[in-house]
Amino acid sequence: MNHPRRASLLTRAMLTEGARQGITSLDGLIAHGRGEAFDYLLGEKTHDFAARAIEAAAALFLVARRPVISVNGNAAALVSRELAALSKVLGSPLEVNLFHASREREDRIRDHLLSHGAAQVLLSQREFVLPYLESNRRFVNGQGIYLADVVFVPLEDGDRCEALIRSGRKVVTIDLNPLSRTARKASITIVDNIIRAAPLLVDRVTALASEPRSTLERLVENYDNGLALREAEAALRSGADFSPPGSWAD
Ligand code: PTJ
Repeated sequence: MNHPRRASLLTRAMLTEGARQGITSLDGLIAHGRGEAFDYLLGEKTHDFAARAIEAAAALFLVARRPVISVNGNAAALVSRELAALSKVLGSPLEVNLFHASREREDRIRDHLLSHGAAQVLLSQREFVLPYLESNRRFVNGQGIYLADVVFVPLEDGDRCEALIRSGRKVVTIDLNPLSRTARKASITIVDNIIRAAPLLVDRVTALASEPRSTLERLVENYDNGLALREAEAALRSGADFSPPGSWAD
């Protein structure tokens, strides 16, 4: 297929297939549509502000005591292989944590991650509850998010990001919308499409893994999330002004 919107169409196909397999929620398809609109305005590329956030996130994961990777139905459909690779290189668990509650979908996502190379996938447990949260996402795993100091929550809803921060954890997110509550509350916000950012994150973690702790800590300290968000918003606003090339009109 050499359609000018090829990458975008393939990504949609992964999500609709995810929905057919009972991995992605129907609401997840709508959430993706919102993300796509932002990506369109950002020129569908990884900007410098995102690359800097990826570098800082990789360093933060490597200095963390107990990082955990939270997976929802969209992330599972789009980047299971990359999340499994990240989990391996960091030696940290993947934990399925869903906004739209469903034990059946949790099981399917776990099986999907295992078939894409994951070694350990945790599920939520009713007896471990994250404070400051009403939604289903308050139920976490006692060996996972409950004990984590840093949580990676790609495509997050604002409430849980706030709850994680309020409970003293650091949060790394991927969110194409730099204005979202999650983007604004997170410790590190990667404003990029998860499809592009996830493999870059795996590469950076792998490359930085041999660096001394002092270098990694400096990378984290020197990173300015507020600046990255301002740059992302400026890129969006200038994107909104520009007239797309013909091929973009599809
Ligand atoms: O599987 P579940 O039940 O946990 O549900 C997952 C979704 C994503 C449906 C749920 O967490 C949700 O409703 O999220 P929100 O509040 O719609 O937020 C999703 C954010 O991710 C929005 O800001 C979107 O712009 C952004 N987004 C969507 N697709 C992508 C994205 N960011 C990066 N890459 C994408 N492909």
